[in-house]
Amino acid sequence: MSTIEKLTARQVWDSRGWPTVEVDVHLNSGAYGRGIAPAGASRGMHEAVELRDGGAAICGKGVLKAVAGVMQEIAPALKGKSVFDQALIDKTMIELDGTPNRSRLGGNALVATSMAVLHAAAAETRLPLWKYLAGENAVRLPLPQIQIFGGGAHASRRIDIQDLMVIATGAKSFAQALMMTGEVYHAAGKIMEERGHLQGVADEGGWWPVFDNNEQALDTLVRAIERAGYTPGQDVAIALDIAASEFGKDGRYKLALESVEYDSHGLCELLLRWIDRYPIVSIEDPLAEDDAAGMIAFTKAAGHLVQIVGDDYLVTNAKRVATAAEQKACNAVLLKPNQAGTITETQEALKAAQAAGFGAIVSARSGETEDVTIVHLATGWNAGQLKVGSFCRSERMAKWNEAIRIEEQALPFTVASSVLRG
Ligand code: 2PG
Ligand code: MG
Repeated sequence: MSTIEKLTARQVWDSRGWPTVEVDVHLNSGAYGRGIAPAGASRGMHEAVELRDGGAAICGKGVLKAVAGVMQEIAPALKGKSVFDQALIDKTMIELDGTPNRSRLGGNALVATSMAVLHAAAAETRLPLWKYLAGENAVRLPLPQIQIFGGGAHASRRIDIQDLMVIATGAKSFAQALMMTGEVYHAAGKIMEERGHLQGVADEGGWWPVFDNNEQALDTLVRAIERAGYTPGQDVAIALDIAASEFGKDGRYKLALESVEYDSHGLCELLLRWIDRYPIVSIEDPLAEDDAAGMIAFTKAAGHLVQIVGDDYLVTNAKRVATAAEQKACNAVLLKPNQAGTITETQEALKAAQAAGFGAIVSARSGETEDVTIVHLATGWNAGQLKVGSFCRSERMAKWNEAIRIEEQALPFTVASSVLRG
């Protein structure tokens, strides 16, 4: 029997210099697995809640209480359980927590433990994690969405749009997608430098967005694609995360950079104009998480043209995905394990998406670490797409580099035409 012998948890540090939870799961065989919780900045109101210490030290963001919860409560509850029964392990933790939003033990404690268990199970079988997850199923490397400019909550709201990303739609392999994206990333940096606007990078490694308005950011992205020698829309297309919940509420949207306010319909019209003018193939959270009517209206108008992704809107929740599918409120889901709280719930959200014919993008958070679990989830679950942030800073590059190693194992690559609409 491959059973859990011991859990060790500790406070480590994430890419923004804030504390986070790391968990090691040791099996009676000697095998072990590790998981590190990521952390979001633009969070959905319905996502699993992190447990933070409060108080004066490190701005109250310590996670020693979450670490103690793993050692004192989760460890005894999981000891002796089969490492292969991920569903039972996750259910045990959810029941132990006992709250609807994981606030007692903390979503950060649960997700780090859940990921560590998964890694330990793969280690026990001596398979790479992606292969352990895939089993007998044929899987493909995901198509990456990679950020070039970071904005919104990841850049002190310097511009309103949060993620200006590219998808190398013409790439034939993951390695080639990274090469093409790297060229666009550096071309964008060069353009900013020539304008005297190079001011470092935002939270996920995208260039700091020194722009006069949101459209200038889009224009510059197109220019960077061209400067790198690619045809916009053909070789390299644009994906946006509007993260509209960050600047919209109750159907009112305030674009701070342009000092304009839209209602839901007005914002839809603006995004439709952008779809018309720029080679956009994917838009995430176009309207706020409380604006179901807006999401439905936008999907009706643009769902046949672009991928419409629910992030804050769906919070990696299977029930929300099923409801959104019924209402036609989007056509793809962003999957973040720490939004759900456990691996099992994340996979349930993916299954709901697949049942609805939705696209699926496994995603990192803006606060990350060297943990590369999401790359294995995206591949082993055959999700189709992966979002990790930009093409700079090692917490991002660790994940892109892991995908290169997985691709070396002779896996086919998901081509854009098979997962993107329009
Ligand atoms: C998002 C993510 C990643 P955060 O909104 O999709 O870009 O941001 O982790 O801050 O929620
Ligand atoms: Mg998002």
